[in-house]
Amino acid sequence: MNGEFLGGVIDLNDTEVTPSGRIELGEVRLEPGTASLEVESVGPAPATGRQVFGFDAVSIEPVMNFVTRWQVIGPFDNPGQEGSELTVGLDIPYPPEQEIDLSQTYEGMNSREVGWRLIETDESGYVNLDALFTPNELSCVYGAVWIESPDARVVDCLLGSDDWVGLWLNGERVHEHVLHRPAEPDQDHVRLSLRKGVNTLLIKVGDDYGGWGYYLRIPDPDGVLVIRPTP
Ligand SMILES: [Ca+2]
Ligand SMILES: [Ca+2]
Repeated sequence: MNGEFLGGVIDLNDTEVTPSGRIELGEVRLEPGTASLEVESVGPAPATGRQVFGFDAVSIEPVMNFVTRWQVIGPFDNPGQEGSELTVGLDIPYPPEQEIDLSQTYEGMNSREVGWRLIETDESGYVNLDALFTPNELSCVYGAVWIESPDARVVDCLLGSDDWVGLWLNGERVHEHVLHRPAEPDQDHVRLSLRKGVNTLLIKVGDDYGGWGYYLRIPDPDGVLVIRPTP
């Protein structure tokens, strides 16, 4: 692509034209504008003395590099309020908003002790809080990851949540969206001003009822960031 060999060879010696192979190009960075894709056919096939080929389709799928490993802690109370369908847990500052100490435990819902734990999502990238925590109604949790950046830079952060969400970068609240919704990838777009070195990203997600969870990704097309579930 664009003059660079991406690999992918289909070695054929058929006497008929048949659907016969698939070439995976792997991860390709597309810049704005036109990209060219060239295919070379080497032949002819000895059995027939001719060569014919064609494309059935070219499929391009976005690389969705979700953050899949998280430290999570909860659940904490996310009470309702009179006269509103929305819950108010985002405005209750539980201890992870003052300190992130993975060795600490705190009082969670129903006076139960809660501590940080490492979780990993399936390949969808969805952090399924409803399956990870009980109680899982009128509840909220925190998730934390650490982002190491080679320099100070502004990056995109795309997230989806069920239901409301708050986001802190290095202790400063950089995003909030209080609503009731099912989670889809990329519902909210936040710009994060990273500093050089290690940055702490804290997400807080509250459920009223039903499904509960979130997606979060930081595209990082140059692959310069290290995102990990430990400080
Ligand atoms: Ca729930
Ligand atoms: Ca929900």
